Amino acid sequence: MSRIFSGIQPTGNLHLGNYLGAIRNWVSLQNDYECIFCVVDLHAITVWQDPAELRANTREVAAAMIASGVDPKKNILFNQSQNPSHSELAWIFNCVARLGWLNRMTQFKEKAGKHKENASIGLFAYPNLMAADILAYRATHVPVGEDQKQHLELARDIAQKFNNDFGVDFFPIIEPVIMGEATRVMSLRDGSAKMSKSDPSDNSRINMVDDVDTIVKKIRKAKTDPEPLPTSKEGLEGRPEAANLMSIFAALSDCTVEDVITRYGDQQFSVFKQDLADVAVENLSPIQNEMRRLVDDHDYVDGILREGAGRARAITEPIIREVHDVIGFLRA
Ligand code: AQP
Repeated sequence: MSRIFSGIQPTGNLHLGNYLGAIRNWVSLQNDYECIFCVVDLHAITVWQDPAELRANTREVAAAMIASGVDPKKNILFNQSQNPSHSELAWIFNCVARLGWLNRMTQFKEKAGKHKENASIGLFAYPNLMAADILAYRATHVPVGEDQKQHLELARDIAQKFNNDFGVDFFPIIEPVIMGEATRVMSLRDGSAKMSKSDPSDNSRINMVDDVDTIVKKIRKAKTDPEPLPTSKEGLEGRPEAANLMSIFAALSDCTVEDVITRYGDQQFSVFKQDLADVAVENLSPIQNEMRRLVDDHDYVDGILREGAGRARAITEPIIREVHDVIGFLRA
């Protein structure tokens, strides 16, 4: 069975995009792959995190995964910092990857923005840690969205360079797992921007912890245009907000955008938004109820993460020992 590694950052404001674009897909992957799901707290600290919030957000992400149906017995579920192999291999990869390769990473430029000189070295070297996350397990498959493709290419380059430099065939060549039509959920305030944890406007996203009234209110307030809903897919051209809301409806109802167009074409947004809110609440409520129960049960969630980390270390420690031998580190 092929081994998959996938991660999510505990940076707060976990939202519908994280659920539809990542967590929900993981639930289906667990039947076909040996899955390692990680709350990537080492990635989170590439930008400042308040320690108490980091702890709470780590538990929230773990709770969201379990509540959504990720089975922590069948899969490995843990937080990254509890397995030191990630940091250790990332350092080795810092010495394998070339500065020029990282300089080409567009996400660093986007995230560092105008304040490049003030960004942490960690944010710059983030893709090396991502390569280590995958290769510490010699995982062969990674489910990636469009935005992570460049980082995955870099992980492949690092694996190849390590193998070439040392004349070994040690790290596998990672393959992306294409998840069918990817759901890219856009901001409720701007259909051309991704729904994101770091958007300063809370109305731009549906948070996994939002209550029913808040979900209904945010969908009612979501930006639209004055036209009725289109009657064909071509009619969505140039209407990013309509396209986004219809695609969210399709994802939540497990149907296609065409089906949504057939049902709502030519209708007003007010009717559609009411139904969208109902579908969102119907989908999210059971997960949210379970999440609320779990986040209060620190012992249970921490126990799952601890146990998962132990299983994760059992896989990576022998691999890291082999890496040491390949490099020439002396083992007493
Ligand atoms: N809007 C989205 N639509 C679909 N999928 C999304 N993901 C994130 N936003 C959307 C997916 O969620 C997973 C977690 O990614 P992450 O924790 O590394 O965060 P991110 O990709 O940087 O995006 P966020 O959650 O919005 O955070 P910020 O604001 O920091 O950029 C990934 O699989 C991602 O594709």
